Amino acid sequence: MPKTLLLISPPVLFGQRWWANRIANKPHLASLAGHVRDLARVHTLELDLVAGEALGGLLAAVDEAVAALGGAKEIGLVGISCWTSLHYLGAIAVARRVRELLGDVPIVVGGHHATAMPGDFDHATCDWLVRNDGEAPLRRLCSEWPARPAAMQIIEGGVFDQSNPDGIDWANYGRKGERAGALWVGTSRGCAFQCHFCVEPERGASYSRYSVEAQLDILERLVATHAPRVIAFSDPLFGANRRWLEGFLDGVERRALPLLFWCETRADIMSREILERFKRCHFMVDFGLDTASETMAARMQKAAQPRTYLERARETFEQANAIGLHHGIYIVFNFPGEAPETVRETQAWLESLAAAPGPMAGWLSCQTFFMLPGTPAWTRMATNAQLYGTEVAHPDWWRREGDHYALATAVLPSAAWRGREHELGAFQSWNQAINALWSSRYTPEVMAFRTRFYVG
Ligand code: B12
Repeated sequence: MPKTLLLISPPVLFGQRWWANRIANKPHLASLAGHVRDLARVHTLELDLVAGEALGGLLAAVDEAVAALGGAKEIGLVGISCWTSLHYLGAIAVARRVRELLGDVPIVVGGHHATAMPGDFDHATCDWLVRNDGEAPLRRLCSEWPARPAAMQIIEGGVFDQSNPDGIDWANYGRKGERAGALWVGTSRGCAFQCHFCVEPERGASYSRYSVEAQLDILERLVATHAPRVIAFSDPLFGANRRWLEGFLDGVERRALPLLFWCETRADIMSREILERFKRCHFMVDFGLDTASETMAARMQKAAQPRTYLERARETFEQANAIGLHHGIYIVFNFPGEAPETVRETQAWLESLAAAPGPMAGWLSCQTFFMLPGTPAWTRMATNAQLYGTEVAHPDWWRREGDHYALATAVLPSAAWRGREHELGAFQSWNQAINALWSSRYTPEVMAFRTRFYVG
């Protein structure tokens, strides 16, 4: 009889204003579980579905799961996912409870926060800390079921090799049927860009993806077994390789997969042809534009040539509007170095997208910068303070008990805002006005697509 692996997504304890209940699936846990199902009985416990629930009740759910699974006699390993920094305090609370309940059963911790901040864990809360992708290390642990080591060990997981689609048990992947709704799947791992607000630069340029035909086969199988309405791609940069993307979209059309799709990509790597194919394949595409100020594009390291970047992005949005491809544009205001003038530059650029009459198909989502460990913005805090006068009020916000959104966003982007701090959030009402204008110009076709996408 194989042993049991208990995989836990810890609660988000202080994210009430941040954490929306919108994670339909967890591709990270589905992938980890799918890679070891032949070696272990896997049980997944999600404690982060709603933010701000009382800790006592959440820990009682751990007690119940442990008892139902047969306790230390059956459970060979507990995996705790410290996926974002918002999970950190919950991860520690859960790890302590597991230690109390299960004594010598080892704990493995992984996730983006654990990767960035391994020093946030010690032997009291963790036996193995996996940095980066967890599939291969977890498989090793579930093959050998080792006893607890004498001290916490760090394992480098690298980038999961997606050359073999059979590495994941797709038949039992994530959630099925009605509960699947939007099913999250990753066609690739890694991203070669170096944006300063992202953790990818720390991972290096390693990249791995399924071949076009393997990916299409996976989707066809998921349609048969899971009946999802939407496939959401978890790739950090969907379609980074043009040849792959063209082949994939051709295949989706050829196989007439009965699905809607969502992905996140860059506006400067598109072409009219690709946008038209996205439309024919029923995609909603989100573009991380992040800024429309050349100065800020350089400060964020968003593009080597900010002017060309913005020229290409403009073409993309104009074409997407013209052909009725529903898309999102994501902006991060108040990144270190931002000044009132650069905010206005971005706003004027976005306003000009609606200057000519004609249909619109975009939705604008603006957020204020928040500090995340493991990103270049975090490692460059001292440099940014020197260059721009950036002040980060709570650089270790995830360790504090308080409103995490307020703590993480308490950043003065540059000295130019001193005395004008109240203006840092003014982009929010501007963002609403833009969406009211753009959405008043949606065609009936775009409206119908939105309803199919969000409601079914
Ligand atoms: C897709 C994505 C999303 C999707 C959700 C996907 C999902 N999982 O449900 C959306 C767009 C909804 C999203 C939202 C947010 N996201 Co996000 N997201 C990503 C992205 C691009 C890919 C994540 C992914 O699913 N990858 C594929 C899966 C298979 O792998 P994975 O997540 O990388 O997990 C692997 C490892 O972490 C590890 N691992 C994870 N858990 C465990 C547990 C164990 C035991 C082990 C051994 C290993 C392990 O193994 C996993 C499999 O290889 C990453 C950036 C990136 N480049 O990876 C950011 C990222 C994870 N997001 C991030 C953040 C902050 C958020 C938000 C909080 C941001 C916001 N604007 O508010 C919200 C959360 C809101 C919410 N309620 O979900 C940050 C986290 C950084 C941090 N220190 O906190 C990242 C890293 C982006 C960044 N800035 O660099 N996100």
